Amino acid sequence: MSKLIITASICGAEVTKEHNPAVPYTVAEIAAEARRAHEAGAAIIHLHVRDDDGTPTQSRARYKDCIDAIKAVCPGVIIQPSTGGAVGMSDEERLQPIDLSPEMATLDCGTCNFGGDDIFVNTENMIIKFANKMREKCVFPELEVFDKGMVDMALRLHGKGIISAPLHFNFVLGVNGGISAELRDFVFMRESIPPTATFTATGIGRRAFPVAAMSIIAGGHVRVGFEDNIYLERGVLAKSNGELVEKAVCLAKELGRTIASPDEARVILGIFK
Ligand code: KMH
Ligand code: ZN
Repeated sequence: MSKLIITASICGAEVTKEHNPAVPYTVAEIAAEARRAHEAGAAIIHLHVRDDDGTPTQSRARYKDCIDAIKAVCPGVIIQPSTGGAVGMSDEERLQPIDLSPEMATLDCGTCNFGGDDIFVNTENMIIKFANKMREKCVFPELEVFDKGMVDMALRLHGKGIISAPLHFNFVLGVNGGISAELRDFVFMRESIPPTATFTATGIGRRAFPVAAMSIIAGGHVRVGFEDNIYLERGVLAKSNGELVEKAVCLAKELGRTIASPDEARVILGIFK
C-alpha cells in the first residue's frame, strides 16, 4: 500500500469563528493554520480564502497573498485552491485562483443540495468549462464527488478527453444532499472508479474520522480540517487544524500506514508540474 496523503481543509467557505474560534480568516491566520496542519503531517492544503471579516471570497489577489504566505512557512507543501468557492458564486468568480496556475485545484463534478435552501451548482457545461481551463493552465484536478452520479460524470468527461488521466477523486461523504457516509457508501464509491485511479475521502461532521479510517484501510488517502469538521471528539472543539491532522496520523499509525511528504504525494498522484 502506498504512503498516506493527508489533505487539510483548513478554512472552507461556510464554517465561521462562531462555530469554532480557531477558524482562520486573515492571511496571517490562514498561513498559521496551514503551518500547524503541515507540521502535523498534511502534504496538501485545500485552500479557501476569506476577507478579514470572514466573508468567503475567490479573489485572485487574496489567493495570491494567502498562497505566498503559506509557501513562506510551509516550503514545498502542495496548495490546492478551491474552484467550488461558496454557494451562489458565479463561474468567473470561482475560477479566479486558476489564473495563478496552482499545481492542483478542486473540480466539482455535479450539482447537489447543500442544506436548507442552498444548491451547489455545477452543471455539465460548467464542469467542462472548469476542466478545460484547468487543462489549459496545467492544473491537476482533484475530482470532488458528493454522490455516485458525479463519479459517472467525471468518467464520462474523461472518456471524451476533457478530464485527463491520472484521475484522482475526493469522495465527500455526508453532505446534507449528497451520499451518506456509511461503510456501504464508501465501498460503492470506491468500486465505481477505475482501479488505476487514486482517491481520498472526506467525512463530514462526526463522520470525519470513521471515513478516514475506512480510506486508510482501503488504501486511499484522507482529508480532514475545519471545512469538514470542527470537533476533535464528541463535544470537544479542535483547537487547530493541526490537532485534526494529528488524529488522522495516529489512526494511520494504528492501521499500519506511513505518512507521505508533499514530494511523495506528487509521485503517488502523478503531479508533474
Ligand atoms: N464550499 C462548497 C460550496 C470545493 O472546494 O471545491 C464547495 C466546496 C468544494 O468547498
Ligand atoms: Zn472546499
